[in-house]
Amino acid sequence: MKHTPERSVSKEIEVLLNKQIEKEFGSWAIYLAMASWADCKNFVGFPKFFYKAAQEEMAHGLKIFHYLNDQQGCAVMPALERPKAVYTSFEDLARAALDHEIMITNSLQEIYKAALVEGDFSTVELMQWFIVEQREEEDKTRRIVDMFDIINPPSETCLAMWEIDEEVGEMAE
Ligand code: OFO
Repeated sequence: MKHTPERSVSKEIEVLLNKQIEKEFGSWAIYLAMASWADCKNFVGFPKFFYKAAQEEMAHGLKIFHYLNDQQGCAVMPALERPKAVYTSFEDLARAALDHEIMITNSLQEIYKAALVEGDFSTVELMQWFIVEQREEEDKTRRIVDMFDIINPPSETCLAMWEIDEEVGEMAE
């Protein structure tokens, strides 16, 4: 759909951005649940990392929310799925977080492509911001998974696991 004098964003882009709002707020819920799972196990670094990640995801959702309304579209508050609350291990949690980040990167790139095809350069610019941000987040999450691949802690009670936790906490600073 073409942009009109009343609308700076097309209906198609509006739909994509609303889906992304749902994913960003969904990320907030997922990371909050991950933080809580790790917090309940009395670790320090993992909860710190994921509480911060949750806050950032909330800010991302709101950034698109305001953008869409400022562009004469209409942002819709989505119903959120209940996030997974239990993980089998910290490695399981880290791998789930990385898979999630990769899914988000792909989703942002799809919006970027659609906005480019339409010549909607405001949305292209917004997506550029998100893609840069996303690259950083994906890198950090991949680093956590790498630590498990390299160090391979045998259990939550071993010293190596506590060292990974400390390093993950530092990544949140
Ligand atoms: Fe919203 O930045 Fe990652 O997922």
